[in-house]
Formats: sequence, C-alpha cells, structure tokens
Amino acid sequence: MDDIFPSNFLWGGATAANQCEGGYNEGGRGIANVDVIPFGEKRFSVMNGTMKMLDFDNKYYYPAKEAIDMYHRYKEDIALFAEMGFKVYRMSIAWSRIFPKGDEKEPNEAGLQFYENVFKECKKYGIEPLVTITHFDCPIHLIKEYGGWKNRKLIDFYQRLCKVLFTRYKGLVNYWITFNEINMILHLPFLAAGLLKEEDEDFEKVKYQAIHHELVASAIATKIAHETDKNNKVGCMIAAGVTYPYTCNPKDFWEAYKNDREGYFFVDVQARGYYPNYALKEMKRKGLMPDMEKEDIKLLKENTVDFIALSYYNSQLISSDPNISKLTEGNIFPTLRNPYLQISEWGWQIDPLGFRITLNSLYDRYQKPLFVVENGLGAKDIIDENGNINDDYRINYLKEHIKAMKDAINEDGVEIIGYTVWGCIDLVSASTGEMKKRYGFIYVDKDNEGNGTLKRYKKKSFYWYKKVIETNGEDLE
Ligand code: BGP
Repeated sequence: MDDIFPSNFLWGGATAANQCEGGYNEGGRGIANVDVIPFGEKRFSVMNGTMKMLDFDNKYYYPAKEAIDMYHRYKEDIALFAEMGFKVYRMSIAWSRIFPKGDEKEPNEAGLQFYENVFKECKKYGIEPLVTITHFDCPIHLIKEYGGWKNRKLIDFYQRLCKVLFTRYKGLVNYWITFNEINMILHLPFLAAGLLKEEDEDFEKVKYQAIHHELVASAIATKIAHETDKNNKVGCMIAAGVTYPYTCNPKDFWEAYKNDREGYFFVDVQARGYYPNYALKEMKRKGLMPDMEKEDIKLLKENTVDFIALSYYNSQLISSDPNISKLTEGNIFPTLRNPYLQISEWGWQIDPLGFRITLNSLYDRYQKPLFVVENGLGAKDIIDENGNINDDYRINYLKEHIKAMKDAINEDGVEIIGYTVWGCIDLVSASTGEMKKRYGFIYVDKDNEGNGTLKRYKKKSFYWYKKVIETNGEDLE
C-alpha cells in the first residue's frame, strides 16, 4: 500500500506571532517593526522600507497590536486545534517578548514563560510545536540603534536569542525554522529585515549585506540547535511557487529560470553550504558583493539545514517581452495573469499542479526532506444567522493541493515531513493588514477596523480537516 501518506506525517496548521498574538505591550514585551506597520494605503511603503515609521502615529490603525488576542486566548485556540487532531502547530516567537530591545544580556522571564506555557499546552494534546524563530519580527530598538539586519551585530543578538530558546525549550520543541520566507527581504525589506531606504546608501547593496548576515545567523542557529539537543531539526524556509515561461521562446524560459533561482539562491546557501557561482558572479557584476568574514564560509559549510520548509500559494508567470504586462497579485510579488488558471478573490492564481511541480523542483535540487509550512486560501467568509460558515471554496482549494502533495509523495517519491495550513485560525493578513482576508478553519469575529467580539466559530472546513487528519489524508471528500 503506497497510495497513502506516511504514518508519521505531521498534519497541522500555521500562524505567526505578529498576526495573531496581540498583547503588544504586555508581559514586558518591546515594540517591533511588525507592530508599526499600519493598515491602509501606507502599509506597502512602510513594509518596503521607503516610508519610515518607527513609532505609532495615532493617525493610523495598527492591526498587530491586538491581532486576534491569542496572547490571552491560546488555551482555547490550542484546544480547537487539538479537536481537529493537529499533530503539529507551527507558530513563531516574538523576538521582543524575549529580548524587548534586542540587545540586552538577559532575557525577559515573562516572555519565556509565556511560550513555555504555550508549548506545554500543545504537548498536553500531543501536538508537536514547530517554531519559527523570526517570522518578520525585529525589535524596533535594533532598527533605530543598529539599522536592522544590515548591521553585523544583529548576528550576535540573534545568536543570543537562539541560545536562550534552545536551552529553555529543550525537550519541548524539536522543530525549528530560522527565518520565515527568507527571500521576502528582496521585496519587503523593512518587514523582513528592519531595513530602511536611506538617501546615501545603495539599497540593493544593503539588502545583500543583510542577506549575508541572516544566512550566517541561520547557520549559527543550526549549529547551536544541534549542539544543544541532537534531536533538534532545523529548517530554512522560502516563499516558493514555480515560474512558468509565457511562451516557448527560450528567452521567456530563461526569465522563468532566473526568477525561480532568485528564491533558490537562499536555499542553495542554507542547504548546500556555500554561495553558488551564479550568485557570486551576479553580485560581483552588480557591485552587490557583501562583506564576508573568513569564519562565515566555514560556518555556512558546516551547518546546513536538516529540512527545507516552504510556503506555496500560487505559481508565477513571466515574459521577456515588456509589452506583455497584464499582472495579477500573488504572494509577495505580482505576476503575469495565466489564462489557464483561476484566481482567488485577492487575485492569487490557484494552481495545485504548480504545487506538485514546486515540490519536485525543490526535492530534485536538494534531496532533503521538505516541510510544507504554509498553504491555504485567503477568502471572504460569510457567517449566517445560525453562526455557520460554509467555506466550500476553501475545502476545494485545500483538497486539490493535498491531492497534488499526495501525488508528489506517492508518484514522484518526494520526501515530505508534514503540512501546516496557513492561518488555521483567522488572523491579520501580512500583505494587506485586513481581517476579512481569512484563511482559517476557525472564524474570528473581528473586522478590518478592529471591531468585533473576538469570538471563535468553527467553519465547515473545520470538520472537513478533522476528517482529513483522522484518515491520514485518505478521505478528502
Ligand atoms: C506569507 C507569510 C505569512 C502569511 C501568508 C499569506 O507570505 O509568511 O505571514 O501572511 O503569506 O499572506 P497574506 O496574509 O498576505 O494573505
């Protein structure tokens, strides 16, 4: 019988601290970049580092401040995850809960205790925590004082954070991801790395310097994780999604190839342990070569990741012809509109076969186990007068993607550790700051402006996913 998922396959859901936790000023927590990203039209310019916002401005609404208040409701929420039968729960640490400013010598005990309670709550139900060490957070003090990840000192502060986490949670957590969607830094550098576009700097060069620091920090984290507990498994993570050429013109294929390599570049370093030639050539050619220290090369070489985590929402389409320019939205980057695919309400192209192709490409390239840590459909849900939400569109999306993943495993032999559905409980959208872009199996009563009771309701997909997990992916109907 090989037409099934492996018996130890980790089914579950995923969230990130800044999009669900709230409690931004409680338990000694410091302010972070993710807190000062407002809802509304300025959001994008703040995230890409072109508009400086390092404090709250009462002209704006900041959705991360309260988010869905999981800080106070985590017990109720984890109980709901357990009811669905989750084997794994992917979540992230808010760095500024552990080190409020980021550069302190000693951690904040209240923050450490909070996550200990969360992990213990998971363990109570046999749920394995999968912890993203940084899901876009950077303490604001590290940005104001050091300029974010462009400063090499960030490696030391991150290392201190990792040491504390691995030691304190030894035995409670074994799966770690060093940076969420590390390739996001190229597109939204303030969100991903606390970088601001300054007049007197070449922003591209700054990005590559910050990337180098993150790559070295990730290798150091991997080293410490392995030294602290041999059962620790550490993963890198990219926002993935295969790029198709618009036509069979080799020039289009070449554009598609390069576009995919933009994301692979990070994994090439983290999984193989060295900068690939094409990247070195390009960085030299464009004057983007980062400063590297001798020890960095050794650290990268000796501390490659155990698994490759990815998010997948949509495929991409590219052309070499500048006149072909009809774009649609996608995770992180807009892409050409593919006439063979349907789109979500937010314009993201729905492509389950693209998921299978993406999984194959990553596995072919690295031959390391994959972990699908984000996949899902952002959609508007309507709650009827009886409190029911019939989200068949979400069930269909997930069903088709799970089938594609099953094919990748059974037909193609791709090794996959698990699958965590993004936003398993409704949370704040990273790109738009909206609440109405919902991904969850659990509905949260809150609107885009922050009104609502925060009450949780189970959607139709809640019962569907419960059955999927119960039957280990056999019953998808
Ligand atoms: C990824 C992020 C998540 C999440 C997801 C969905 O890029 O890692 O944090 O938000 O995309 O995107 P959005 O919230 O913009 O719909």
